[in-house]
Amino acid sequence: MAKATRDLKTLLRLERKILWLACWMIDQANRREKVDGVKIGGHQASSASIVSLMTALYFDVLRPQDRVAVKPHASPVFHAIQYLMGNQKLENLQNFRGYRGAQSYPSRTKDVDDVDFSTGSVGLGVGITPFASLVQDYIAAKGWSATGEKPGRMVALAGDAELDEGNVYEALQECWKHDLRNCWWIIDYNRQSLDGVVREGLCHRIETVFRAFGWDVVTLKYGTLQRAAFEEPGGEAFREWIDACSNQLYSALLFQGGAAWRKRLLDDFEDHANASALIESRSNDELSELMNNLGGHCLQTLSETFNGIDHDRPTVFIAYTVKGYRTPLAGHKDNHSGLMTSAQMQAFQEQMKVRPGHEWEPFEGSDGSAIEIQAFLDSVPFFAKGRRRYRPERIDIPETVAVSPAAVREEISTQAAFGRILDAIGKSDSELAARIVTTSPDVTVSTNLGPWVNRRRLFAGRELADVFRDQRIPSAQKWDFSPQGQHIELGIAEMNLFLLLGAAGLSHSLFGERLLPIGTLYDPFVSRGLDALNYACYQDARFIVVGTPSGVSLSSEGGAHQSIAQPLIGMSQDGLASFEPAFADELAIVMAWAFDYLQRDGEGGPDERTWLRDETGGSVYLRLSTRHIEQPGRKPNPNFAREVIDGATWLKEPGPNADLIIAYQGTVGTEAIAAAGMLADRRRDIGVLSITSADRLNAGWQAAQRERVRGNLRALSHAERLLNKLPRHCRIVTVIDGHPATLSWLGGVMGHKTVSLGVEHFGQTGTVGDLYQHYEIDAASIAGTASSLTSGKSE
Ligand SMILES: Cc1ncc(C[n+]2csc(CCOP(=O)(O)OP(=O)(O)O)c2C)c(N)n1
Ligand SMILES: [Mg+2]
Repeated sequence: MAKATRDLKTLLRLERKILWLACWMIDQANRREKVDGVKIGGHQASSASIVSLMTALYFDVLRPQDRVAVKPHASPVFHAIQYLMGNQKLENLQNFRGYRGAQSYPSRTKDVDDVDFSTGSVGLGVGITPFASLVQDYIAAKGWSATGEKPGRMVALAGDAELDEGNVYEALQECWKHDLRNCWWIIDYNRQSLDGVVREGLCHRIETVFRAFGWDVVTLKYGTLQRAAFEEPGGEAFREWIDACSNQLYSALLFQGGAAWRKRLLDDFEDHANASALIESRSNDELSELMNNLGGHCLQTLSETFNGIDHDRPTVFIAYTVKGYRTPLAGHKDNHSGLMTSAQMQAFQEQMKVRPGHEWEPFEGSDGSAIEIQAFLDSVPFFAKGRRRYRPERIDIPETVAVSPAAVREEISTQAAFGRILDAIGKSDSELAARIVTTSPDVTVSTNLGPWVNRRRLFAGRELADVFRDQRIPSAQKWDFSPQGQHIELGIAEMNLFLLLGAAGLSHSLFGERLLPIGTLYDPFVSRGLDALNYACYQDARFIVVGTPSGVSLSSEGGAHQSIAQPLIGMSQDGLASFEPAFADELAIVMAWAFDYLQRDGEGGPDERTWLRDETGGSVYLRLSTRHIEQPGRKPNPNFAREVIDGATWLKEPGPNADLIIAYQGTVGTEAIAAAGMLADRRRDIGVLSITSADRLNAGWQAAQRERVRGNLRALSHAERLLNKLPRHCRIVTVIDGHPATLSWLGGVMGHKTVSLGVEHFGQTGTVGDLYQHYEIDAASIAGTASSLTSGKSE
């Protein structure tokens, strides 16, 4: 039974105000002087299309625990709503799309007005909502509930063209497996995208797909005016005409308006007296109003429908809308980036009853009393609790996490060491162990999460026994599912992995319960989920992602699986600190640090030792290897742990007259060390630099340079401190199982001539020895390069 709308009249007034403010905001942004000649842009038609939906939702339907991903181009609508609620400043609206103004697309991190999920890359805002719902279920299953609230609905307001993005369907399939609940996708079905009008009949495809995955489908096609007209004599024919009308024609007629509607409808109803009378009985304006009265613009239909949903099944709403609704842009196929002209804007302003000079006033042009509208706003449930961001306590990291899981001279890979470190945590009853949630896209076992999962089990809303175990069939994996489980097993889609890491990595802020999410995948397939990774980082989600195996060191696992670009991705991805340790002791130190780094949210400036912005925290990427290598004995170094985190430590400190150092990152360290050994009799002072994080080493160097430019001449980065004692004639050879550019910048730090070895081509299968030789990153190649450099042959 549908619940009544709180106050339809006031909702209609607000709808008008929001439409006006959104269009005005975009108009004004585009009237600012274009200092650089680049367009400012903004989407009046996309905004107009969704104003009614957002009015109904924000002012009548949503509750504080609900979370919303707003389609990117509805940003002005969102900001206008927050402005009316006093949560967004006028100056930010006046500076829409400007420096530090309201953002072009809603942003959790850059906007001030309580954005739940950032959007911008179409499809990803839609895709994250079911994963957020899954995270909400996970937290509830553990009996945690910082907020004490009922589960919220995770809502995506999607443009219809967003459904072209594959990640949307990947999310649908995945979340079906996890018994998705409390998720609404509301499609702004204006049948237009950026370039044009969408294919006929798309809604039927959409419906079929959603039903196949167990979703309820609610179609909001007609508004109350249209439904009333269907009841009139001739109404049935009128309805059939609407249903048969092509998207292109409907759009074109919407653009042309009442007279065009009349002509076309009367032509088509030539032999139908009742239907003709239905049209004749309306003025052009009334006819236009009737044809615009689609379900997605009828506040009464919207409110009743949304408020009438009394279950938690996932539901998709196909809301028919008009792109450019109530503006002169309505329906035109080129309206995506279209802006109203000055003359159109003026006419629109008159129509909205907004007096010149009063354009930004919240209640200008409303026919109701400002006091009444304000009283309504003050009682809107969604905003009743103010800003909905949480900051739970941090979780302590036991010191034992940083202890190496391997013995000196033991042969072990970083991937196996990772498995051991997690297993040791899993064995404990620490808070850290309870808050870790792991996930993997079908590579749980092959990335060494198996021991952890055996201890901590798989997560599911319901208990599900491991049949193989019940049948006493031997297997190393104990795969039973329960609400207490701490591993979320995903299908192969890497986009889903990063969307889940994004959602789980925001759990502290969205739901008030801190999770420490760890996702593992094969390193090359980071590229498969790259936009979702970038999206998670953009929202400041906090997680650890482990790429393993990596590089050509994966040997016979196949040339197609070799990753080359990933170290550069790790370096360049904002919000992600990347490490590629060679040895188990370094990895343990990095992981202990990472669990803490994930939880930081300071706002201070950079650390004066490293010039890294460590106080703000971030996510962490670990690039690991399956190659088992002998663990080194270390000379005592009280700063070892600190240097590993800062990005590099001397494995062998160079002597005062060194004419060569070999710097490596990752498992090829064995080759660097062996090469140094080969050269040792000829070059006594040779140094070996173990780089654990080219990313942090580089970032600190960049920041220190900037600091010196600002006048702080004492600023010195870790990279500079490491290299500034080397004689000027010293040469650097760098080596990595990845793109050589990752380390080639080291030569620029103090001006030492540098040759960088690495992998630029891929695809050849073989043993590690074969491949290192093939790509010239083996010990002999490194030594050969070094000899040619320092004997002057290459100069
Ligand atoms: C991943 C990605 N590709 C391309 C774009 C550029 N783009 C922005 S909006 C849009 C079309 C959107 O159409 P629709 O979702 O139907 O939204 P509408 O404006 O019609 O409401 C495109 C292609 C983008 N933002 N993200
Ligand atoms: Mg569209």
